[in-house]
Amino acid sequence: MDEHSLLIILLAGLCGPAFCFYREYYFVNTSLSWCDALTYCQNNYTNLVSIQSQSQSNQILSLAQNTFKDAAWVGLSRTDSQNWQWSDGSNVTYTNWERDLFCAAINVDGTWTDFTCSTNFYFICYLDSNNTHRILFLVKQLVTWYAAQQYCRSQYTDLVSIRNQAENEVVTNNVQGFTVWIGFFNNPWKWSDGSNVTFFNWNAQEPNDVGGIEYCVQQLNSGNWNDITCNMNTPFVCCEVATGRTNLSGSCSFQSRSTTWLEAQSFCRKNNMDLVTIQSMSEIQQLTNVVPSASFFPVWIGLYREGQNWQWSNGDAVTYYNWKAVYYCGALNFQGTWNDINCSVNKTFFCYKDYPFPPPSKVPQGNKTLMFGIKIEKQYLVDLEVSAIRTNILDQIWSILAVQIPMDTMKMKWQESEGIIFNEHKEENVCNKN
Ligand code: MAN
Ligand code: CA
Repeated sequence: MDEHSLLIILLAGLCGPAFCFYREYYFVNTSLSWCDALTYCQNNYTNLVSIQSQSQSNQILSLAQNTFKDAAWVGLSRTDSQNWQWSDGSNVTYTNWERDLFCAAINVDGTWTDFTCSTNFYFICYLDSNNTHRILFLVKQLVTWYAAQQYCRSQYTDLVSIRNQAENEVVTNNVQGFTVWIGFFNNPWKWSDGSNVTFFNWNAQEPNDVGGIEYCVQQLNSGNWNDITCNMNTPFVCCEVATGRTNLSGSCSFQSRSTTWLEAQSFCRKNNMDLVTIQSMSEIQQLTNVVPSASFFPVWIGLYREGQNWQWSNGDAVTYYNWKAVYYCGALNFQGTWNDINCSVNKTFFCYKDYPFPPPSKVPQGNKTLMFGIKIEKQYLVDLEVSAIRTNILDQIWSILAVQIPMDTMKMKWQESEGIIFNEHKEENVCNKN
């Protein structure tokens, strides 16, 4: 095999309480299927690469030095639940898909295709009169998935869900020659206070994830929502986290100071509140009343995006799919974006290997960055959001490193990707199924 390895410029590692590893990346210039590539990496190195940031992605690509002109496998695969995951068990937090934020539509032949949710299609609503018999309605208005959801909920019960092949046939018989939205969507949205996200009030063509970095949400003067980068500075509204709330005005307070979304969240939390959660059109109006003047908009609300979660709009269990193309594995395009591709196609690929901590001879000289990851087992479950705990972990890593390397010219800090430092670790992939 023809392999290029990245010398120590990019180091990541796993430091346990008493041990550290560093991570080295490799480009394997031989084309294999995704599963064979995974086996190859696991036998010769540690795993296919997982990518947590844009800068890491750039460094991995620089390894291949224009060797490939299309795409090379990385450790991404799609599970039965339709969600993407890394083969080494790390969560997908950073993403760079060519297309993102998918919602599902059904085609005339009954197969499903996922599209960007801001695409305009006709849609199918259902009315559930006695919880057993559903009446379907094809609505011939060209709208985004979120607008279709809102319409179905206001006029009928919800967007249609499909629980088995028989229902898929019934829905197919109602599409009248069009590709139409159904209620299946990837819902990565979360409320800061942990409430379920079932209601949306997006502005036209939102959420559009401009530049692939819009992870937080603002309410505009119109009452509509826009996804936007979390580093924007705007005013915000904190509310008491109480169940059974009926009116926002009693329990919410407007903060005119412009801050980032995370600063706004920690301000609210320090005051025993959280960023505002909005569950209905009436609460949209109530929030507008809490803000003293139109000139303060846009304001942060507690909505943000994290991970992925394919689900039915009406909450039905996911029991059946009929995707047209099942592109189950993820590849890194040479331009840096990601692509979903049939796992059996042969592609070159990137592996990584974790080594015991580098001997001083391998430690980079000059102005270089070493990236470490730490893996914390359940027995060390502590609130990693607390900055004193993070500082304490850094201190511990520092003292482990200081034994091996002269640390006098070095600085250490946490690397955040959209405010996230720690991920949960799980393992399962398309190759070890059945
Ligand atoms: C700007 C940003 C985006 C928004 C568009 C709407 O680019 O605020 O978040 O979607 O404007 O045109
Ligand atoms: Ca936007």
